[in-house]
Amino acid sequence: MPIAAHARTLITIAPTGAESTKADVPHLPTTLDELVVAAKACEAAGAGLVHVHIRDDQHAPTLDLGRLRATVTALREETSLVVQLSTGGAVSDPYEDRLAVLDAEPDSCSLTMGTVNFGDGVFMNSWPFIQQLYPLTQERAVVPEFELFDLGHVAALHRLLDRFGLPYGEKVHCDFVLGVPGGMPGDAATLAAAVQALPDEVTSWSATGIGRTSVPVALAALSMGGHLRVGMEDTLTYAKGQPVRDNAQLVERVASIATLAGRPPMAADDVRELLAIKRR
Ligand code: KMH
Ligand code: ZN
Repeated sequence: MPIAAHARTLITIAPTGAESTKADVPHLPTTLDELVVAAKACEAAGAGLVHVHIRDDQHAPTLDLGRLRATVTALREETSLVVQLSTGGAVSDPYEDRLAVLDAEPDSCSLTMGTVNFGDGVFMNSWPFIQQLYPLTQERAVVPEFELFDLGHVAALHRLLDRFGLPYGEKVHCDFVLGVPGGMPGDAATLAAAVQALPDEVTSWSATGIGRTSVPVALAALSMGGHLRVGMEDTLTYAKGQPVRDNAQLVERVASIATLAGRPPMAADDVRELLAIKRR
């Protein structure tokens, strides 16, 4: 079903992720200071929302609640970005720790709509887990971003909204993640099919393409009125043989493509309105 194109483009930055190691990617923002520096640079380049995974002192992925709280506070103090915590974490994180992420009181959280093969691992999102996490987001007034890695996840979103109603704020925002080995491929035909299958309740959607599918997916999303996500969580190579300089470089690239497409980047305050983020 068609969704009205917004006049501006929400650019989400996913700066860190849980998969790359600091040893392999030394410029990955893994400390709180590095994350804040990256977030500020990305905001200046046009990002409006930051999708956050954090690391411990050894740079390993963690869902430590104290660190999550400190991260939310620091990002709120230093930027205007909408702060979205990942409830996906790393493939090894248990469900109970992923549910506890909401205790850090973010503006938004990711909520993946089904299990998916994820490279050599499995990213577990059982229906019982989704049925626990979603009502918790409603109770805590945290706006979920429904992550869709596969067409079956779109079907699960229909089922969830039918059963539990609208999220806090009554806006329904989805993010398609294409190109994960095991999920939907990162091409325009797949994205078009997935967009067509969205529930009528959806008010906005973005898309990200993993690895080399980043730019093709961004172009396809823009042409369909969608928003964009980029970042070193998803893409570490800027062009063939050229590593990504930093997260801001990825934001700058899609900000200029979006501007060329007539839909320049959306400021964080407008993102708050688009997603009906609670003022905290
Ligand atoms: N790290 C992946 C296993 C999310 O943030 O919600 C899950 C992920 C999705 O990145
Ligand atoms: Zn993530």
